[in-house]
Amino acid sequence: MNEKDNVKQKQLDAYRVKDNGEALTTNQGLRVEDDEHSLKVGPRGPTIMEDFHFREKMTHFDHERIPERVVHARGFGAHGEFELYESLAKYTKAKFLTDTSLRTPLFVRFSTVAGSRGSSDTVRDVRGFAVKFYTEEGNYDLVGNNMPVFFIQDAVKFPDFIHAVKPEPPNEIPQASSAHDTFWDFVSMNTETAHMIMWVMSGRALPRSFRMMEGFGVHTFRFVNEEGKGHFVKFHWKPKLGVHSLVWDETQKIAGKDPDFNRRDLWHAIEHGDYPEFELGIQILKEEDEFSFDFDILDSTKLWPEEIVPVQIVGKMTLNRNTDNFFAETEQVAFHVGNIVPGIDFTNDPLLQGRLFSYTDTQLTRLGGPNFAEIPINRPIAPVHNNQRDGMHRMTINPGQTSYHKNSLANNDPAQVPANKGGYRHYEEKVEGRKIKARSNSFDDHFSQASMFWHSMSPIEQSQIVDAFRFELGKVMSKQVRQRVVDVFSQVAEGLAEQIAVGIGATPTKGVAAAPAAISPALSMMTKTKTAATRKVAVMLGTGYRTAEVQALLKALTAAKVTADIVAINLVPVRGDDGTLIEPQQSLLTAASVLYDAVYVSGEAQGVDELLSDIASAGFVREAFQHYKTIAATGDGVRLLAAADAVHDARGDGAHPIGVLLAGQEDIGASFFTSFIEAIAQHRHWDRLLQNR
Ligand code: HDD
Repeated sequence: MNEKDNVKQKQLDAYRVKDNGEALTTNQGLRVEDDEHSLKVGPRGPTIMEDFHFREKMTHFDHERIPERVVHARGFGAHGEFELYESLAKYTKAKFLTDTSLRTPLFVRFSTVAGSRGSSDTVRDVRGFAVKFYTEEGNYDLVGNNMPVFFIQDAVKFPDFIHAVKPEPPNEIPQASSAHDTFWDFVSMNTETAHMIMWVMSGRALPRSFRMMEGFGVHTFRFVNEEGKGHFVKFHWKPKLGVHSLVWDETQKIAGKDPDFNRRDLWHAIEHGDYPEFELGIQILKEEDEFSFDFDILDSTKLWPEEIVPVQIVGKMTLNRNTDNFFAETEQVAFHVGNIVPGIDFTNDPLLQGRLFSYTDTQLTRLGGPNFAEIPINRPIAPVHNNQRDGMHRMTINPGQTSYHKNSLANNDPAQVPANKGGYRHYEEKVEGRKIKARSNSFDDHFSQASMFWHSMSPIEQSQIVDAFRFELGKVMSKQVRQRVVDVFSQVAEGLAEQIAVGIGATPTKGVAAAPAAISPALSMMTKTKTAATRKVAVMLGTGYRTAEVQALLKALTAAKVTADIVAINLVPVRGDDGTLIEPQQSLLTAASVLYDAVYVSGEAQGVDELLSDIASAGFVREAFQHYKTIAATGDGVRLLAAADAVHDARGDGAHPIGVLLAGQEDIGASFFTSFIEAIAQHRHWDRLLQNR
């Protein structure tokens, strides 16, 4: 990174205070002699109010929490940079999208929506995908989600929708879950939610990693070029590692075993130098094509099928630095869909228009006043000069007599900037009409794209969607709500509604399903990139393991950028066949199968007996099998797989189940390791699901 690229980092560095052999002081800089005892009358006596050090320390502590975000309260951030592959000057004059020599610093925050700040990472939910670009022309925020559509069409319904999905008012239950009556009541009464619900019932709502999910700006935005010509644009983020999901049963277990699963994954990837990469894609539409679709491009419950409007890949975001301090950076970052730069503008999407109000408004409570843009993580790298003054926590000291425009006393400083010199000018869209509380008829079709989503899924994804509906509605107490949901989704696909109905004791509704808009293969996760890179393997072994095998395995895994934990019966170093000691990272007590992508059992008689002596070992392998993961065993390791019921397939024809690899003594070598790594790259062996049905 050259000096120019480092501007944001340098700005943040100016605020970093590292304790390095420094004296402990009060906030007034007074050195503190004793931080262990409060000031008392004698060692057992009452504490004295005079103890200013005690009072200051306690007062600060008492006020260390700020209100959590009203939505997206739980999140995790990282720093990175954006590089542009080719100039987009044809469409936009935004400098960071036209100058390929720039490396634009940025900050990303991924989040869940419904849960509180301390809730688990792996709940079924939409993930927020918010990016703040610190451009030379000011901050540009792309505040998106990992799904390309939204629940509602008009922002005025956002409070209602959020009230319905959040825990119910009488008892604040359930935490971070949509599986309850008010949410599904809302869905059944507001059918514009149908398309988004299909996404939320799919694996997209259970990401394996923040690094393995797509991002979408959702709304139709506008690009404006130097000549003032506009184009409609939709934004996409495409992860280099592909798009992959967890299994529902697994997500629930991870929620207990490691509620920080997704944030830990991101933190570790960046610490290890496996920098997550996402390519920026754009879909472009000419203004004259605004009405050439069977949906309204201003309707946020609709996507533009990639097969009809291709996604052009134009640049790349790399996340390469973890935060120094979660609170100062991730908690205090304030995104706003209205933070925009010349060359990018809004459309009349009624959801977007309402968001333009909400994001600044919410920070006033959350960050305590109007000066939150001065917090280091929010400061632009572009200079800030205006006549705003005062307010809670004002940091800037503005000298001078004037704080108004126009003025003569300071020569009209700061001065307005003409559009041709970089001053922001709103797109001069012609609008006319009557003031009216209504929605366009072109927003009325709530089902064709929901149907397209369903029909674009693989059979495995369809079966997961059905199971998700059955789980969620199975938690709904009101039978009337359950039935209404079945009635609504029978308008998406009859087969879908029938299958849901069977699972929840409702009556299937017949003959009203919408025709799918089209089929869009891009919607299926099965069509995405597959790689073993950055996956995590549990290598189970016991005393007498073959040192040469394990060393060669670890070397092959490292070469494929796969990480491995040695899992043994306890944390005592384990002796191999040549006497080499290996130190386990986890024991059967501390490790959980759900935290790994694959399992390798290194088999030698004594070692396998040792593992089998703890009943947890078979459970570990069985769970990996049930979650469709790659499992390999060498030599005697097959006995552990047998104990876990992982070696016989459902057909009973003697063939190994899909994704289970076995090697006798003589087969252990480079090609076995290669097959193992190729199997890990498949992510999961979903066909096992169909095999077992
Ligand atoms: Fe929102 C936060 C994404 C509709 C009102 N929203 C928030 C965040 C993301 C999104 C990623 C978290 C930002 C962070 O990490 O700090 N929101 C979306 C998307 C939407 C959307 C993709 C639809 C396309 N949001 C939406 C509407 C409204 C809001 C319609 C209200 C009119 N959103 C908010 C908010 C939040 C927020 C209340 C809470 C915390 C914050 O803004 O900073 O203003």
